[in-house]
Amino acid sequence: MTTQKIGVIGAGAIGQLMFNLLSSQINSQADAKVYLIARELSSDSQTLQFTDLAHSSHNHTITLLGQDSPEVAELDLVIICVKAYQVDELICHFLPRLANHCHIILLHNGMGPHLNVAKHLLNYPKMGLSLATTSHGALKHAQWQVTHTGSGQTTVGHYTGHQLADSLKDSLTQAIPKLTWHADIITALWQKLIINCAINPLTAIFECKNGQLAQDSFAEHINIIVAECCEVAKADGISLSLAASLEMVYKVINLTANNISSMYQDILQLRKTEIDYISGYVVERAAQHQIAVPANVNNQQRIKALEIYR
Ligand code: KPL
Repeated sequence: MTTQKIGVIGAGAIGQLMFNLLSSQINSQADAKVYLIARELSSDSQTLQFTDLAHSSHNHTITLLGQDSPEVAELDLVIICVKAYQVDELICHFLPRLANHCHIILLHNGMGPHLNVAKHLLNYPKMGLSLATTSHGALKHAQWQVTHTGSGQTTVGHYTGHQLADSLKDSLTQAIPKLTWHADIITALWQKLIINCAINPLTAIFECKNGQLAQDSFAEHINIIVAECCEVAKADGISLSLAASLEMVYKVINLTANNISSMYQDILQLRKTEIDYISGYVVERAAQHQIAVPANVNNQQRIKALEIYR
């Protein structure tokens, strides 16, 4: 049996969560191996501390691969877990270093980077690209200390090029709780995008937890944002009803009531946000279709202003 080699690229909270879930399942199998690939250029030994949903802590020492490690050329699958705005530069670095049959999964908030990655892949005809979204919660306390804070769902689906091998699909399904395969991943990503367009900017602008958006004072604002998103999605060939989308947004607001959204966290920690790939993606697609989306434009501008002045 051939050994499956999987690399998780990105050592943020979600990257380390995915690596821990996969390695606890996969590295116990003789026929598979999973690696964590971080920004460092050379390989390095590192002890990771992972706290699971049952609050048990596990320490394991691994060899972290650097971005130029020779092992990168042997990977069958890479799962890219970096911020949306980092994807393009990272892909340009990795594509010439990966095996010519390697499959790529992009896992980040927002939409947009897949369009450029698909263009790059035209030069790599044996590769394939899948896209994913997850609602698992993870918190990074220190560089190598991550807690799995909330059980969520992960959706993955094929986008372009060669299909992911069934054996690798099986490994992911076994290792990542509540992972489902979606034949129409772009619709699934739009559904998540609408949730992020409604929740993320508002929590950062009004400095509140997700749950506060359930207050009546936000209802009209949320309605307009979601209606604009549905109109643009429709022009892009994705049919999502306003009522069902609003229902989904309020479900997530209630399920994550105590969360500080990723965008509000980015603003609080003086980091760049993913606004250009959340509201910004809707604004960009709207411009293509000549649709006015003033609420999403306003959210993008207000978050940009917060990024600059904090
Ligand atoms: O994905 C999220 C985020 O914070 O980025 C939500 C769903 C809004 C949960 O906080």
